[in-house]
Amino acid sequence: MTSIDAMSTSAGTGGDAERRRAMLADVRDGLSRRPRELSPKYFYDERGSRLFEEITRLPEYYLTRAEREILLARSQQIVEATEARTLVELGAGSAAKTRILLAAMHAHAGSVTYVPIDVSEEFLEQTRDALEQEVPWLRVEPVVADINVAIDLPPIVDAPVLFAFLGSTIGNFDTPSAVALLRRIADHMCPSDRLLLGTDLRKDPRILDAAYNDSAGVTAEFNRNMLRVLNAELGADFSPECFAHRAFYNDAEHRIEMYLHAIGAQRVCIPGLAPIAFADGEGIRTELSFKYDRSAVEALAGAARLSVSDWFVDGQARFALSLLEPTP
Ligand code: AVJ
Repeated sequence: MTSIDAMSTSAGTGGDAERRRAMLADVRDGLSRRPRELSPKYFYDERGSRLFEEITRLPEYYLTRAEREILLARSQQIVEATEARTLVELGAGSAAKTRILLAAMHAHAGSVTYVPIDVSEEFLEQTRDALEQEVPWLRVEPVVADINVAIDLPPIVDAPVLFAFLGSTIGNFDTPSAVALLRRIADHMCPSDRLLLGTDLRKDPRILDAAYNDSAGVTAEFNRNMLRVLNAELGADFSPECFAHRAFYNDAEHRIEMYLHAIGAQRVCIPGLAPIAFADGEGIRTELSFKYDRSAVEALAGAARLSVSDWFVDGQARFALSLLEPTP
């Protein structure tokens, strides 16, 4: 079955015109704030996803490698502790990391169900095709959904479920939004289900700064790609080369902040909105990437009625995977 007709569709994904309208309203709101803001979800068109994949291979960007190291070392233990037979992955990203978990589940339980959740139908279709070719023991049930809005799951056939939210994507959410998202997940969890949460850890700001200011300039290109996405999707007329990348660690807030700064005063038109005047040097905040320690994760989890049952870090304590259970 390669058609996407059978995919479950959850709230938040309407037609193209509706998606465009929602994006325009969101962009209008964001750009009228101070500082001006655009959501990091607009990084990821095809080129943006490719640039992010490139970021994960940069020497400075340790996050992906550190998380993979933990998965390789701990998947068997995680699977034994959870007895999971279904993996529900939110924002199904790099299949490479997921495969480590799926293989461990297979070794322990035989047949395994994988429910990748993503906003992109095309991405899910590719994921399913690739996995069905390679992994005959796997049953794949993709769900098209914006996890920011709602998470509708197909009926779970093989309990218990391991939910996974990897890559420190949670770091893009401020605390109230992160708690709301974790609650939406917790609402789906039975007592024996678990959530595996990936979080980047607080560390020497020089290491953090370098991870978001790579010497090859890939992160800068990834950042500017958002303007190309707005041009393509909304017919905006941003000149990406007229915006400079800036990222720094905000120590007090424990987060990386990423901006695009206007090089020279400029005026940008987005059809349907009043023209936007940027002063020289004026910034648009494109991403927050929060960094955690164990007590910060415990606090987030607790606010979502979850508790940390296991905490795994890589050899250099750069990244953590925590296993969360519903608080009885
Ligand atoms: C995909 C959100 C985890 O915050 O590190 C990488 C995105 N931004 N370089 C992160 C990102 C700049 C990444 N996340």
